[in-house]
Amino acid sequence: MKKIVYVPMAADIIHPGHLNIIKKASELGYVMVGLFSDKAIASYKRVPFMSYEQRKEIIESIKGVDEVVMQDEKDYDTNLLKYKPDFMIHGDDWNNGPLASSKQKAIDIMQSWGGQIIEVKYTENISSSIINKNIKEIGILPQERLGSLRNILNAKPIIKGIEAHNGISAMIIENLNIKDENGVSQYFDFLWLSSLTDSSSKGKPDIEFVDLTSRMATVNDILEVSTKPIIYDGDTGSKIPHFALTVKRLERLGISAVVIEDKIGLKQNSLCEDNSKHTQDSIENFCLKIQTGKQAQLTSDFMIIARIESLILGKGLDDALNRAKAYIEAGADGIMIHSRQKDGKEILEFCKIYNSFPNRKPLLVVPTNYPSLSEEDFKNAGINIIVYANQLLRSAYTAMKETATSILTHKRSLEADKNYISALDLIKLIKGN
Ligand code: SPV
Ligand code: MG
Repeated sequence: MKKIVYVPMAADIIHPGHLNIIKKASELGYVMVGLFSDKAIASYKRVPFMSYEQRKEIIESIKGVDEVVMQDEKDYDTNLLKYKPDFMIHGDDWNNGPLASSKQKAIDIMQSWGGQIIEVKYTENISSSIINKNIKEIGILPQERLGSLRNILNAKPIIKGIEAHNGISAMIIENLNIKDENGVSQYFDFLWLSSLTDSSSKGKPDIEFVDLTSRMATVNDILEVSTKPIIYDGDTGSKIPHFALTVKRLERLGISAVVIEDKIGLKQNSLCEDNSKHTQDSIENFCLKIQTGKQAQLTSDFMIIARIESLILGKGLDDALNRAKAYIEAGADGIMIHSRQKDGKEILEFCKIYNSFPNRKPLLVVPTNYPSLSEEDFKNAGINIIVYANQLLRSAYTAMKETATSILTHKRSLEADKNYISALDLIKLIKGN
């Protein structure tokens, strides 16, 4: 009987490195590829471009592969114990980073039946990370970007995004990827097109005064420098027929989702202390708006997320939950629950009951006013989408004011120079300079 050779791989972007490993494996016996599920990949690096099924189809047709099995976790334990392979082959790229802890466990397990681990030198100058960087430089087409939010949501229990209000803020986020203490990549999954930061960066109030044409100019600047999915803050969605047109416009541009809030008349920002100017929409009218938006959609991927203002307006938990039920029944693809409270307790209360809804949809929160809750807290509460809605513009404001003050104080810029990027680095940052 042929010896079993277990070959774990993500195989999102196939390159000669993969072929090299498979060739080595086939010289040793029966090649069983342990193909990482989307969930397994997303647990330590970016969500794959291709779905599991697509990757499986490709790997199965590569010469030398005898079988493809799913590896549903980052660690190899489950499959190694199940198939008890004689060999396991891995590229030497697992010595550092997020796979290093999984490697040690694999060694211990394989040793328990005398299995052997073989490390193959990773083909230099080629890796999915390098190809990914090149793809980012080429850019992304609208349809691909549009669908990418749903793909990410399917692969991860919780995702996070941050606001971008112009090209350069989006550029910072596009390229930011750090490793946490476990070597797991940390990055923002999507961009939030905040009405507050788009209006504020233009010196305008957040009352739906900055019109759709102007908002789209910001969107276009961001689309040109990023490949991440975008969730658009659609304010109240305006009048129902207007909302239908907005949905089509957003979809054409490749926006993945719109959030509309259940307010009517003059909209004020929800974080304002004075509630007297906000009016909540009726459930019936807002449901009709959601339904009309859903009917206007051109693709099945686009998402309409219904934002509930009951807690902001002091209407209580029951009202918020009733609305969540009604909005989901009207076709909402997700719910945003908003709160101004400093401890986030009412949000967590909402989650407890919301999570028991049989037709529960992804839940989004904007924790501006309860920043002490961590992403782990939100994950435990069942929240699926976190939006850091205004932190970039707020920090830019503080930094700009400090710099201007320093220049006035010292009557020169030398003292402020240590606080910002050099002019040359700024120039180098933007392609085409
Ligand atoms: C925004 O970012 O514009 C929002 C979130 O709508 S909030 O400002 O908290 O209302
Ligand atoms: Mg807003």
